Amino acid sequence: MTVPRVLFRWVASVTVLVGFSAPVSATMITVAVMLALPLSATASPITIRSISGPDAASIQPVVDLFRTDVSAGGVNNGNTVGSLPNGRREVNWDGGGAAAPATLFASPMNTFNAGVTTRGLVSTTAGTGFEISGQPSPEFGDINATYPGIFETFSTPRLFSPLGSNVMDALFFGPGTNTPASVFGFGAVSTDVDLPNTSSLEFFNLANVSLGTFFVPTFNNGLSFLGVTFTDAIGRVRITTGNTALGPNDGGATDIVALDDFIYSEPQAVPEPASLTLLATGVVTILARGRRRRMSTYRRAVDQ
Ligand SMILES: [Ca+2]
Ligand SMILES: [Ca+2]
Ligand SMILES: [Ca+2]
Repeated sequence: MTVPRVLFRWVASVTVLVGFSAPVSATMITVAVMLALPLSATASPITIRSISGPDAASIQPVVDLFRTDVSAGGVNNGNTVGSLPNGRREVNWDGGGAAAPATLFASPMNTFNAGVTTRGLVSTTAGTGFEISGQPSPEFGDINATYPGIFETFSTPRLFSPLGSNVMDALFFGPGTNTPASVFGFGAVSTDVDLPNTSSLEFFNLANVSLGTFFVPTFNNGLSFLGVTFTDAIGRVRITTGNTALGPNDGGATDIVALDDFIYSEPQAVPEPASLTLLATGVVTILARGRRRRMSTYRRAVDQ
């Protein structure tokens, strides 16, 4: 059952208020969580971590709370191949450091489930692909010279974005394998979120049914974090960044947003019936296409 979106908008507005109170107390976060619980008798219990601020330090405490939420007592499992019983995976896009060139990727992008970065993440977009920012003009200055002035990094120095679209999907696999997998929580850092109720994470269960859309809190020229956990298995997360693909200037009715760190629970293999559902929704087809498109240049380290 899909939870009415209008209610999630209301919850999101509450959590935005939480977001401006740095450091955020656990009590205030709990208030947001409790407000979310009664939305539907059939909805999964959920935990929302939401905050925004001018810099990394201002959102760090809430990001760390979410890391604990999704780790189930474990740690960052890095590039370990295969699903571990607990822990989490992260992608910070920072491989190569400040000297790394801006790097383009086709969709589906399976860089973070292959090579030396096996973390169970495959990204897709209906746009033209993806870019991890870098030299000669960091923070997407190669696309628009004003962007380094509006974007901020949570993990320095590189950011991530779909190209030709402001919408992308995160799909999950047993790390380093072709086995469709699920997570129970996913969060992402966004930068320069200007318009409320615009940038969002939408979570889908293994039957490809939406569990709701959650909006990212705003902070002009700053950082925003939103992470949500469920008891349901999550097969896909749709990420919407602002309302316009990278290209034009940010401002007015045009909200340009880029992404930084992804943090998610350890991907766990999906049981056979649900795996067939994922196959029907194209996940496995996407994986096969990704293997064909993979190029040696994509195998360079793009994260650390
Ligand atoms: Ca980064
Ligand atoms: Ca802005
Ligand atoms: Ca913006």
